[in-house]
Amino acid sequence: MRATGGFLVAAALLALATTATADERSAYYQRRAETDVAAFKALDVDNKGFVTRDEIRGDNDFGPRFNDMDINRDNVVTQAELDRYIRLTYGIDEPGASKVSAVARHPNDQAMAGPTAAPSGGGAKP
Ligand SMILES: [Ca+2]
Repeated sequence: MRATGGFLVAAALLALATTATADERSAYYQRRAETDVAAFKALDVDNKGFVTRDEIRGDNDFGPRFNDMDINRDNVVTQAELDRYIRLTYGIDEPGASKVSAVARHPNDQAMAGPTAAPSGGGAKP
């Protein structure tokens, strides 16, 4: 009887802990997504709606993940690429949707919606 009660208490605590962990992870991902969106805006110093490799130089948070975001390897991270990264990394479709939707889309974002296999020629690669 006592052991059963202990088991039930342990199971209840485990359920609570699991729920709390899921909530904490969800909140953490939301914060990370918002931080990435804020960093994107801050790093886009010329306010063109995209971040270049030159702009992330010296940034120790966004910088190391630039290659993960720049999926078409044109040395530019567009809003669409950031959105994709956030969706795949944090499972968040629209981080701070109202803020993000106000951002003007880069012309390359439309190009990305088209054929993705189009070769860029690789002329910009160092
Ligand atoms: Ca790109």
